[in-house]
Amino acid sequence: MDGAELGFPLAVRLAHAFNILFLSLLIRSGIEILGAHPMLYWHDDCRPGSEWVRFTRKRMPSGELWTAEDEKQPYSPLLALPGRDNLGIGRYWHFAALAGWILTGVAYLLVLLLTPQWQRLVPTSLDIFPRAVADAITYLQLELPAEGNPYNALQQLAYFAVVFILAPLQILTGVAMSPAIGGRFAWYPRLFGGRQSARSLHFIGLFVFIAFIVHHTALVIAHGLPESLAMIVLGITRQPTAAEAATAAGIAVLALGLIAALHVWATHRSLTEPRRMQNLLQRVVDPWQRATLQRLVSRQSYAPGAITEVPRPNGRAPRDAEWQRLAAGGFEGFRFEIGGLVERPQGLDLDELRSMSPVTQTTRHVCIQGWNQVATWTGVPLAALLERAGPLPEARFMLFHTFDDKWEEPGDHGYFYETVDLDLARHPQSILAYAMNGQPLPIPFGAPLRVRLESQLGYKMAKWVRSVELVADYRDIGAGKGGWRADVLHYSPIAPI
Ligand SMILES: Nc1nc2c(c(=O)[nH]1)N[C@H]1C(S)=C(S)[C@@H](COP(=O)(O)O)O[C@H]1N2
Ligand SMILES: [Mo]
Repeated sequence: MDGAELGFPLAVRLAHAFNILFLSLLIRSGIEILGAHPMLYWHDDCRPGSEWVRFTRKRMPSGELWTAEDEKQPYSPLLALPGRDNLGIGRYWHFAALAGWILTGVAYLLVLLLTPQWQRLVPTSLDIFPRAVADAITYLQLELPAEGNPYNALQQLAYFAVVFILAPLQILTGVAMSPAIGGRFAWYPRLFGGRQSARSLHFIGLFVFIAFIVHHTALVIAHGLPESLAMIVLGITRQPTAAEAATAAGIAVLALGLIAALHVWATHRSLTEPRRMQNLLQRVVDPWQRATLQRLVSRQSYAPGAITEVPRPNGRAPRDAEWQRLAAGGFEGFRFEIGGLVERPQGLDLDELRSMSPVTQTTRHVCIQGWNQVATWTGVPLAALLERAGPLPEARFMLFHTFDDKWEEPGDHGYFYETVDLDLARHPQSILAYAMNGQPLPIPFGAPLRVRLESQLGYKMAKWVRSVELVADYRDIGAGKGGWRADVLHYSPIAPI
């Protein structure tokens, strides 16, 4: 090869170490997220039974009512971060590690592109392909190809593909799962064949990463562990002395030990003190989501043909006595109240709500677990309700109280509630819906009233709504995290991805 010896400069070695750290966190938290809906689909209606692969033995009972929550598969903490069905904390780890991984990747690419180091990954002549084939044949004969500068042709192609194809694809397919992106740019997930195809590709990418790591580690060992460690730890490309090999091995064991210790700490702390972990990770993750995705305004309009035939409900209908009585009477006499920090408190029955200018929207519902579905919703814009009641200047959130006593949940965490900040409430597709697919809201989907926020994950959209209260802050409500699922399951108060 022409030019100077590329070797293994410090920046490349450091990037490699940080990559091991963040990628391992991403993979384990990614497995946690998969367990929240351990089925993958190639099409967007997620019809139960139509998945192409499942990572659970669970089967839903036919005939009985089940909800998407029942489909979750807890994985072992040895595999998943943190394991045991902790989607909220798993997602926080995933997004926190993502930030570190992207910073590492950007730093690595800068070093590559601003120095001759780009030549280590980017092939400069087409003869890379025949050379790679020759290398592959050599490997298949269980021999080692000649060293390259610094990689042989097959290594170079593999690393190029990981850095310039696999890693970007993971980011692009990950973004395609965001309801805020899909709501604002409906064309974007379609680039991948739809949101579920993007999700399938994302998890295939995860398994390709695992396969690459296993294979890469095996080949590093085959190439001679002491020499390989001397290169990637100390940057020594000649035959290392015994002392150098020992130093390299020592540093490698120390670094891998630190990473393993961090995994153990992260897993253990997440399982035993999830609230503290939530508070910690939230500081890393929420601000940049708030500054970017959370600002996107949904403009969805799916064709009627896209409506999902068998929609999944999440959460079981309330056992609250008042709701049961109202439901038995077709919600006759129900009044939806708007109170709290408003100038004109309101009490509106369903006919009064129906007489306000309605909005109808055919949109995609995205559950945090991973599935999605399309339905048509009709209701009153939250903005119109706000205008009617007149928020006081200090009002910052709409706090939706529901009839949902969460009887199905172990432990007493009080009634389901959600807060929606006034910016999001004023988006045109933020509505209080009383109809689904042209019919009065069915019981499993939130009768008599439910919230729709089309740039957010499903858990923000309270069903079985009783009333709304305008508040200045949510820190003194429930456990203070902004909603029932944020309080109990450690989800985020904002849900744009
Ligand atoms: N009151 C109440 N509202 C709720 C829930 C709940 O458990 N209780 N689940 C949320 C979650 S996690 C989702 S995904 C959606 C499900 O909406 P769907 O039943 O229309 O599919 O409702 C949201 N609203
Ligand atoms: Mo959900």
